[in-house]
Amino acid sequence: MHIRVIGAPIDLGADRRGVDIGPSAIRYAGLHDHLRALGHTVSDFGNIHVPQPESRPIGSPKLKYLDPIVEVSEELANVVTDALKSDQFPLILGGDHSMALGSISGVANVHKNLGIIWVDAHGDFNIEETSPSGNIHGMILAALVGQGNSRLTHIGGWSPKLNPENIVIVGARDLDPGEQDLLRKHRVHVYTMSDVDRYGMSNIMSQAIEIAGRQDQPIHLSLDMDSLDPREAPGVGTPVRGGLSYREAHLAMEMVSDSKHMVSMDVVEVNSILDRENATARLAVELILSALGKKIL
Ligand code: DIR
Ligand code: MN
Ligand code: MN
Ligand code: MN
Repeated sequence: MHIRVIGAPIDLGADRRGVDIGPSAIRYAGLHDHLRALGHTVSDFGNIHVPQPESRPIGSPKLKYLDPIVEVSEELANVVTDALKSDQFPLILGGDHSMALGSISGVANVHKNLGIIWVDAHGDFNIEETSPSGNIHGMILAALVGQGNSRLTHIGGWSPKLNPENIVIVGARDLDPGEQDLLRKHRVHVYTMSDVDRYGMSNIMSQAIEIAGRQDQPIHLSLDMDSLDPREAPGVGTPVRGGLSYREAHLAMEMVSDSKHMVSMDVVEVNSILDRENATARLAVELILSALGKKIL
């Protein structure tokens, strides 16, 4: 496969924490060499342009940095669409999870009926009215199904990008009350950590792939590193105890790889300021490799 690495160093979607260093940290952890060792060819677009939060007004406290986030999303969507049209596999490195608005909009331009596997401690299904923080990274999935502010829902001039019944969230353990109501109302499939504990990651991922990939649908995988337990991934913006183990996360990635449905992937929320010796970035590289076909035998 030809992999197109695209950096999205965005730290506008949450209160500034240091996730804009994520794309560098992941490259520094040896991403390209490891991907080539797996037999892929790799090219790197570099980073898309993202303004520094200090250089732009924050705007409404209920939708912080809406203007620059919309600008970045439009650009990222185009870059991702171009990669897919050139038969390249877009691997987008964040940045906070607001970058998935651009990446998934770009994939949805090419693949109608896209399925999503969203591995995250959070639901990212808030709208302005339910968000406790006004941080747009917590609103991205809702925007992609057409809920919330019309500038977020209409990246590229059209909406909705996703059918909520094609979305599966895995690893959830921190959902806001209004967000829970919205997830139920729109019939998003949510596998919580409690589900992972009860049924095991293997069963959960079989079901997730069946739902997101039904009728041969392509799947976009969005991996928020805060899905992992903070012991494994200390360098994330919003750590929540009780997350995925190292082995559960690898198994999830391997099963997505084996499904052969995946057409694009994001890895987000690597925070180098909070990390220990780039451990979270190195883990991100390992998980990318498992998702892109690494096998021991
Ligand atoms: C919270 C936190 N649900 C919010 N979301 C995070 O602000 O909307 N997502 N941290 O990764
Ligand atoms: Mn997230
Ligand atoms: Mn987030
Ligand atoms: Mn998260």
